[in-house]
Amino acid sequence: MQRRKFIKKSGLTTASILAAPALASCKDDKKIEATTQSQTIKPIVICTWDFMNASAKAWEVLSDGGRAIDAIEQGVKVEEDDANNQTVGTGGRPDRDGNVTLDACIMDAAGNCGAVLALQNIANPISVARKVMEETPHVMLAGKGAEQFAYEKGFEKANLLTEKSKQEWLEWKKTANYETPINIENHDTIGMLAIDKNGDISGGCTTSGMAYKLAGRVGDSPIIGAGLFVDNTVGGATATGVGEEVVRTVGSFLIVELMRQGKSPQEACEEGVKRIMEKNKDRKDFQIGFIAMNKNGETGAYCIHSGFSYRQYSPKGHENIESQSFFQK
Ligand code: SD4
Repeated sequence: MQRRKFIKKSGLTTASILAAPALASCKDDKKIEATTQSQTIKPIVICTWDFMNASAKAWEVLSDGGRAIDAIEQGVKVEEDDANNQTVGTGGRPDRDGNVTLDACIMDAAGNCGAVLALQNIANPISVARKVMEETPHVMLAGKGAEQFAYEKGFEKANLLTEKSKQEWLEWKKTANYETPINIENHDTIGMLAIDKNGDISGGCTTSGMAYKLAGRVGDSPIIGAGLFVDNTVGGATATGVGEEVVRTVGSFLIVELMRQGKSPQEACEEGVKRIMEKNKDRKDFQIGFIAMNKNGETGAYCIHSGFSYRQYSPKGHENIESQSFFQK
């Protein structure tokens, strides 16, 4: 449906998008030149999972000539605001005490970064993270301090616990069995990477974390280097899945460094997952997915179990790309 809408809006068929990669447009009146020569693809945005609406929003910003950092903030906010997404923002599953606590981080092309950890009662943690990055001398704010900061910056108090998530939590409390099932039952954090028309890369990651986690638990998503890393000279990477394992290998930083050493985004993601599996030789019961993009706009992904995908919007078209996995089905 969304795919059809996009094609209609752009006035192009899929075939013509693919055949005319030098023209990227979401609006007929605002066409911009997009470069695909010498293997450089821009603008481009990718995000974890099949978040079509979020990536379409980011693409709209990019194809209007906007900056990557704005595309990231606007894009991931779509998921934060979607009450049906139960692992990001409003509607996110609560911790074991029934509190929705959100983690997010953002990083720009200059290497600036900002993050909020275990933030409550604020609907758009990515925007608070951006304020931390742009308006404080700090990188991370946590808990009450982050919430207080958000109010000072004009964010409004919001109830993030939807009736659906509340009822599921009450049901869970009957057994209080904490598990980390694989794939979308429990993991659909959004991590996003974008390159704008100037070739600048930015990234963001936002989540409500593991469902029914211990109060105060923070995963990889707001940790620069773990859930997200961007280096404007090399590329970026971001993660979804069981955050503890991503933190233990500083996964996103590792993948960017591997790309710096010459690996393709695909090879780097594969190596990132292999590092995790080396530390978990006897474990099969968890999922992690990485996506990565290099400075040329080449992309890749890899995960532990099949079922992970990433969405990509670029002048070459837009698609949901199935990730290869460490374990086969
Ligand atoms: C975390 N990485 O808090 C996150 C969870 C996740 O989709 O990716 N959920 O560990």
